[in-house]
Amino acid sequence: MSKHHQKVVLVGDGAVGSAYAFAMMQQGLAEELVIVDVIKERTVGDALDLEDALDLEDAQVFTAPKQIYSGDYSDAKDADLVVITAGAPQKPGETRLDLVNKNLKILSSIVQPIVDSGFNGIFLVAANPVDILTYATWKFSGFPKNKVIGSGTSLDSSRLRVALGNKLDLDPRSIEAYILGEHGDTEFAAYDEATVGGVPLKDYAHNKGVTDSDLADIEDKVRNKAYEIINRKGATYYGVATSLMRITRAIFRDENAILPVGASLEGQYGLDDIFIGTPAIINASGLAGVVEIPLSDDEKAKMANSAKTLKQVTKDGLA
Ligand code: 6V0
Repeated sequence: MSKHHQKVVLVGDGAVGSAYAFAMMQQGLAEELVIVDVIKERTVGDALDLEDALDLEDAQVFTAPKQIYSGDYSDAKDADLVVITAGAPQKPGETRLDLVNKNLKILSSIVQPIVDSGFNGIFLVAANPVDILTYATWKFSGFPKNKVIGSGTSLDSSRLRVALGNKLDLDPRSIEAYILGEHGDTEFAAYDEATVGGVPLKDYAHNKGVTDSDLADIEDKVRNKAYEIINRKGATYYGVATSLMRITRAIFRDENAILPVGASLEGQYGLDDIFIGTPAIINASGLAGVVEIPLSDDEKAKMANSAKTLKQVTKDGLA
């Protein structure tokens, strides 16, 4: 994005939203951050609290947000990005798909007034079930598909790399491995194409004495990590907030970064009419292209199963 002044409207000032706002402050991304929530007082309080963090000594390294305030949907008129973190979170024992009806209702009450404001930027969606809500944001808004991005499996892929990093004693950023599919119970690790320093991940792991069964165990733990956290502290937010900030940075700095996100597919993996977790190129235009991993037959079946689950819930939810 070449213009200097970058503006974000954050809708949903709960655990995820406020952690995202804080991450944005720390990175000095965007000159203007507007916070919207049905609980207006919370957004006023959060804006006051967050502005105290503007006094960071090394903030000049980045362009610090200069304005943080509580607003409403009309503020989206000239925004570059709307981030949607509004919606009920999972309670202990609930799956993400259990949230679909209540969160679709909330989403429809948000997207319409944003579109009516004249908003012409990019939507970034994190509320769950995120793949379905991303699809619904595209449907409700009528925006081009490249202007609607979901957090998809970005958090899950970070969880995978961190877990692999711990197991292999490597910096997680040196591991190229992705979780694909639904952000939820049908997601899977694309281990067959994952690499470490150009070496196939499985070969590297085997050389270190890490077996396929250990890798399967890691995949399982990643899939269930949200439940582990929710059972203990009621919500997960730092990880997803960081993923959202990372995607925001790729947009605002026009990075052409390849990140795992919830992307619209048009034939990739043999799928279309769906938003689902896959690596994609992110730049100032939004989603500049999907990177299709050449999956093994086993992984293709897992992707197809994940897509089938999402399509069924989408069909029921949006019927
Ligand atoms: P929370 O702390 O309950 O915050 C939700 C916020 O949304 C609250 O402040 C509500 O007041 C607000 N809200 C509700 N309805 C509306 C509305 N109509 N307009 C504006 N604001 C509204 O939940 P939390 O922040 O923990 O989670 C938010 C969403 O993110 C949930 O759907 C989670 O399941 C989802 N997550 C998504 C993740 C991902 O990887 N994509 C990860 C973690 C959570």
